[in-house]
Formats: sequence, C-alpha cells, structure tokens
Amino acid sequence: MSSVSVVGLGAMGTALADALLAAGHTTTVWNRTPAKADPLVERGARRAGSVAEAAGAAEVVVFCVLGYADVHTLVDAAQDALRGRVVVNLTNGSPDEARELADKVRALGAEYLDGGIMAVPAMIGRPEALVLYSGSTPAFEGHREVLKVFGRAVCLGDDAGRAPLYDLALLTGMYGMFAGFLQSAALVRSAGADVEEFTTALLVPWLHAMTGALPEMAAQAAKGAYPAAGSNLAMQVAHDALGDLGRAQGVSTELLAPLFELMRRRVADGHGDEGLAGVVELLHRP
Ligand code: FVH
Repeated sequence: MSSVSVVGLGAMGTALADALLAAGHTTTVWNRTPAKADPLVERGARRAGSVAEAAGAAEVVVFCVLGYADVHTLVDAAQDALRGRVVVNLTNGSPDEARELADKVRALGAEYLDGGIMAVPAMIGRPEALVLYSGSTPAFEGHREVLKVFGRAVCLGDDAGRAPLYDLALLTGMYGMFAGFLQSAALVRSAGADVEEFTTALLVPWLHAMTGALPEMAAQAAKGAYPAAGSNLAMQVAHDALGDLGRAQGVSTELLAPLFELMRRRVADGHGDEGLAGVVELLHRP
C-alpha cells in the first residue's frame, strides 16, 4: 500500500480519494474549502491542514482542481514539501500548460506526471474509466498499482503534453459523435417519429458498425493517401441531400454544414475520386 495525498476535493477529487480509500491506500486530503474534506475524513482519510502538509504526507501527491493557474498557486504554496514526491496533476489543461508545470515541479526536485481523466466521477475505480498519463515514465512504472486504482492507466511517454493532447483529441471525437446524434435526433423528431426507438434500435448499431471504418481511415491519414473504398467523396456531395432534408423538415443544418463545405472543397480541389479521410488535409498540412 502506498501513501497518497489528494489536493482538490471537488466532484472528481472526491471520487479519486474514495477510490484510494477503497483500495486501502493511506490517503491524506486537502481542499481550499475545508468542509468538503469532512465526509472523506469520516470514511477514513487523514486531513491535512495545508497543501504543504498534504504534500509532505505522501509519496504521491494528486492535484485535481479547476485549472492550471490554481495548480501553480498550490505548488507555490507547497514548495519544498514536494521535494522527492511524485506530482500527479489530473487537472484539465493544454499540452503547453502541462509542459510548463512539469518544468516547475522538476525544478522543485519532484517527478511530474500529467493525467487526462477519460471518465466522469461516478466511473472512477470502475473498469470503464481510462486515465492517460505522460511525463516521468519511471514515476508511472513505480506507482502503476496506485494509478490503476482510478481506472485503466495508460502511459503515453515522457512528453508531459501528450496526455492532455490525447485527452482533448478523444473529447473531439466524442463531440463529433454527439453532433451527429443531435442532428439525427432533430430530424427524426421533426417527423414526429420516436427518437428513443430510432436511437436504440438503429442509430447506436449503425454508429458501432461505422467505427469499423476508422482504423483504415487513420492509416490513410498517417500515409496521406486516400483511396476510396466504394464511397468516393464526389458521390457523397453530388446532391445536398442532408441540407435539402433539413430545409424540408425545418431543421437547422448549421451543425454539419462546415463538414460538408470541406468535403465540397476537397472535391473542387480535384480529389473527388478519393475517400472522406482526405478532408484531414484541409484541417492540417504537415
Ligand atoms: N467532473 C468531470 O466530469 C470531469 C472529468 C474529466 C476531468 N475533469 C477535470 O477535473 C478537474 C476537477 O474537476 P471537478 O469536477 O472536481 O470540479 P469541481 O467539482 O468544480 O471542483 C473544483 C475543485 O477545484 C478547487 N479549486 C478551484 N480553484 C481553486 C484555487 N484557486 N485554489 C485551490 N483550489 C481550487 C475547488 O476548491 P473549493 O471551491 O471547493 O474550495 C474544488 O475542490 C478539472 O480540471 C476538470 O476539467 C473533471
């Protein structure tokens, strides 16, 4: 069993501390608003009187607060108490913010792991939770058993910025899926049809089937070559079928219109015989 401190006891920090307690780790907690620590202390956590005391109490110090500016304030307050510790920052931010914080923490004599939590608080400690880490690989290997308490723990290497990058890229994929769902739901509802039945019986299996195309599209994006596998881009934009349907049903087309605009641009650029994945060339030029 390891000793772990959790700094920041919002919805996520509380779930993290609870998972540590459930796994039997010695868990010290600190929160800016002290009363939020009370339920955890009742469940067996130790209360720290300051962030420095929390840092000094454990081998692994987990930060989970609102933003990086808050983490900087807390690291400044802990200072020397962090020497020799492993700082695991599970606060959301950008890759550059992660790298900057990593440098600061290393300068204090601590190891740094950045983490991206791909879960909501209720999922923490369950197999479906995924937490991405990057930064000190030795720190990840040395504390893998503790980190596994939160969910599946995946280390992405030494660049502290890699975990937040992948975190945001995964969220991007998720929001794209939700955008498609929202448009589908609006169309089906506009026809007076059963959105729930449509979603459960048809949309979810359809999306599952379509995810099978992603590995090949990813391979094409990696190579920069986009042979069409039966459904070329010119065919997909030959008619403005989705726009026409939206207008006929009184459903706004503004959500997916930018995607179709890019597809048409790609065709206009002479790539109509290629596949959809070629749109990535309009989003990013290597
Ligand atoms: N909740 C979620 O679904 C997502 C899942 C993915 C990861 N995120 C990120 O986790 C970070 C914390 O999120 P949270 O859900 O715990 O957020 P809150 O419940 O709002 O709690 C915020 C805590 O941060 C403390 N805090 C804020 N500012 C400061 C500061 N300047 N100094 C010290 N602590 C600060 C706040 O303290 P208090 O208001 O209770 O005193 C809470 O403990 C976040 O990065 C998500 O993006 C969650």
